[in-house]
Amino acid sequence: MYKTDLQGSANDRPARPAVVQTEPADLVEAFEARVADDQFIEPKDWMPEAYRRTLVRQISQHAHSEIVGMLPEGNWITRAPSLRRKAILLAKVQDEGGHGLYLYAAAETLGTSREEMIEALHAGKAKYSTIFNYPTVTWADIGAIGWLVDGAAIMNQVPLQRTSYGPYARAMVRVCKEESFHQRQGYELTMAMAQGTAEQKRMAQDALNRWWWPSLMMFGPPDDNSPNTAQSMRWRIKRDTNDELRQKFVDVTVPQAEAIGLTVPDPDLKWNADKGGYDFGAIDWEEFYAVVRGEGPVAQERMAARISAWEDGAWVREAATVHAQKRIARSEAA
Ligand code: BYC
Repeated sequence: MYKTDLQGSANDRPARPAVVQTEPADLVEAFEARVADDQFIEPKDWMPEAYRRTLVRQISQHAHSEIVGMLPEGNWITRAPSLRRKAILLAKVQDEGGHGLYLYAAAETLGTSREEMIEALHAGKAKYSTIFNYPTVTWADIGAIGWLVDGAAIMNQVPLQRTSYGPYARAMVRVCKEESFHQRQGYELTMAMAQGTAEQKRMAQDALNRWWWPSLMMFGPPDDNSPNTAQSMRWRIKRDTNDELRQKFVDVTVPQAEAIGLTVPDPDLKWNADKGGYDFGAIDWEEFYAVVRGEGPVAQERMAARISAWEDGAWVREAATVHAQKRIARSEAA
């Protein structure tokens, strides 16, 4: 039988290079020892390439979530029912923008530029949280987002204050303080509606019904289907698994709903005294994966809004760059 040069036989083909261990064992060992000792890894420290890649993936996705996450609430700033509510909402949405900036800056310390990260988002290559692909259809959704979405975010982010990469951990300290205010304002808003007129209470319940399950999905796939958890736990990037955090969120949030007379939309929800937590119903993982694939109810609108904001802001970036260059030139001339 004829064969092409490329095919060759096992004997006449040059031997394939063995998988090369490019990372010096002593450096890997020293890195792992520092992580095991709960010391922070800093930007100039040696780190395995896979650790760096995992961090860029997670931190940039986290940053994108903050920035895309401004859209569902930003949608209601002009329609807030009072000056007080408007001021609170404005401050919250601005905070989310700030969180995105701290996180992009943290990811940049790993050698990936902000432009590259944003390009990956706009090209559909980088993910952002599934939760922001759902619409905010009534004012009660603003309460539900603060209470549930920021509540879920805090549950995930408090342990990240002890993540092994220093700049990410430090960014989380401030983010968590602000998220705590966000969660409280959302709960207070929902409480006001739940104690308001019958129609307001109905709206608060309807928002809880729509946001409950997507909030549980924020924590990611179940542990036995989470490809990244085991390695990220070993590197102490993640300090708790997806299911552990989801359970904590349910345990904290169910009594909050009960306290304001709302019902969590889960007929299987039941206190389990043996485990000291709630058993809850099955999550629709088909829906989760569809939203991750970009098929969420308002995914296209979200991305279109981000891309046009980026394009509309080009003149600001250009002006800031020219201004910075002028300052450098002036200080060099002085
Ligand atoms: N949405 O192996 P897994 C906020 C992906 S914003 C989309 O468990 P990992 C706020 C996952 O990326 C706060 N994708 O992954 C802002 C992975 O795909 P890749 C956002 C998801 O990384 C504005 C695949 O599924 N918080 O607070 O070990 C207003 C397999 O998952 C999702 C953060 O970003 C999801 N929900 O664990 C209001 C926290 N879940 O990358 C509020 C930081 C999973 O392999 N991130 N995927 O292609 C994390 O803690 C972790 O990355 C996750 C996922 C727990 C989210």
